[in-house]
Amino acid sequence: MSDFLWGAATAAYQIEGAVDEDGRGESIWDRFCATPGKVRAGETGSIACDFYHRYPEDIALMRELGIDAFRFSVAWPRVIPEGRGAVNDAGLDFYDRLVDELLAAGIQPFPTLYHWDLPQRLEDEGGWTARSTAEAFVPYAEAVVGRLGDRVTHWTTHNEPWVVAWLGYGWGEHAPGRTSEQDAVDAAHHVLLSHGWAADVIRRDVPDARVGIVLNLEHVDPATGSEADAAAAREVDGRANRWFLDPIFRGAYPEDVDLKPPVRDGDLAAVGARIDFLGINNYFRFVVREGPEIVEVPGGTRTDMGWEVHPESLYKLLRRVADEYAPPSIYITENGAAYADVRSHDGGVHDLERIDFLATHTDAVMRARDDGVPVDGYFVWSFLDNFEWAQGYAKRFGIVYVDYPTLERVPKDSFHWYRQRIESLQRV
Ligand code: GCO
Repeated sequence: MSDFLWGAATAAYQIEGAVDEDGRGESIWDRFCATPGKVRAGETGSIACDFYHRYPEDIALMRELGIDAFRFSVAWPRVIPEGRGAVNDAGLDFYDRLVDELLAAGIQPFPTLYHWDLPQRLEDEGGWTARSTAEAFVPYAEAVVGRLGDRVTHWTTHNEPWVVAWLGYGWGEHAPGRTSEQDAVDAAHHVLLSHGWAADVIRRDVPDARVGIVLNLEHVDPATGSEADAAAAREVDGRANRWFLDPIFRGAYPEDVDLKPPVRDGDLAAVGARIDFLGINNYFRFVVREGPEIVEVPGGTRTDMGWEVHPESLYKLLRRVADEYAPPSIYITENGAAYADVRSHDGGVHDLERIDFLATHTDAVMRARDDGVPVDGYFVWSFLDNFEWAQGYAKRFGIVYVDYPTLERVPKDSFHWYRQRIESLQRV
C-alpha cells in the first residue's frame, strides 16, 4: 500500500486571496464576482483563505495530517498577468516558495495549470471559444514548468474541461458567464487542445514528468429498466463523460453525440497523445430518465450541495473507466462533501457525516484497487473550507474549518479521522 498517495486538493482562486498582490492580473473570476447577481451574497475570492500568506501554517497542518501529496493550482494571471506576453517573476516566486515548503515537509506537490481563473484579457479576446487562448496556454505552461520542473514531476494540465465549457460558456453559472451551446462546445475543444499542446511542452522540459488531465466523471444509471431510460442515460453519459474520455484515450469524439467541435487537422492527434495518469473528480452519480432528465432518487442521503451520497457509483465508475479506456494510472483528484458545519461549544467541529462520506468513498476506491483498477492515489476535496464558486462561502467542503472573520483554521473531526486512516493504511 505504500505506493498509494493520500492527499488533499485545493484550487488557486478558491484559497489564495491576495488578488492585487505582486503584479497579479485580473481573472475572469474577479470580474464575475464583481458582477451583481452572479455569486451568492456578492462574495469574492479577494481574501478567501489568505493561503497566499498563510501557506506555511497550512503546510504545517498538512504535515500533521500526514498526507503524501498536495494538489493545488497555479493562477495564470499571477504568472502572465495579461494572459500572453510578459512573465511576472513575482507571481512565479510564490509557487516556487510553496513547492519548496511542501518538499521540506515531505509532501509531494501536484500542481494543476488551469483551475478556471483565465486572465480577463484573454476572455476579452474570445476566451476559450478562441483558438488563440489555447495557443496562449503553451507559453504559460512553459513559464511554470521552466520554474518548477526541477522539483515537480506530476503535472496536471486542466481541471474539469466539462465545467469550464458548460458552466462557464454554456449555462452561465460560472465565469465568464456566457450562455451559448456552441460557445461551450468550442471552449471544450480548445481546452482539450491546449492540454495536448501543453503536455508536449511538459514532457520536453521535464524529462521524468508524469503528465495528466483531470476530468469530472459520473457514473450514470437509468431511472428504470425501460429502453427509453437506457437511451437517455447513454445520451447523458455521452455529453458528460465520453465527450472527454474518447478524444483523450481514442483520439475521436463520440459519434452518437450531436455536437460540432471546431476540429482542425492534427487536433485530435494532439488531444489523444498518451497521458501518464487520469485524474478523476467525482462527487455524485446521475440517475436519468427519458427526456433526458436527471432525477432525484427519493430516500438517499444528500450533502449540503443536495448531491446524493452513493459510494458504490464511484466503484462502478472506476471499474468502467479502467475496462473501457485503460488509463495507465488513475488518481482520484477530488472527492468529498459539503455539510453545514458549525463550531461547537467545545471549540471543535464534529462533522460525522463527512467522516462517513470519506470512509465509504475511500473504501470504494480501495476495493476498486483490490479488483485491479490502477488507482494510485486519493485527494480529498478539500483541505480547507474555501470559496465555492457561485455559492461563495456558504458551502464548506474542508476537513479544516475556516473561521472567515478571523481566518483561524480549526481541524474538523474528519481531519483527525483522515489522519488515522492514512496512518493505518500506510502501515499495511
Ligand atoms: C471541481 C472543483 C472544485 C469544487 C468542488 C466542489 O474541480 O469541481 O474543483 O473547485 O469546489 O468540485 O463543488
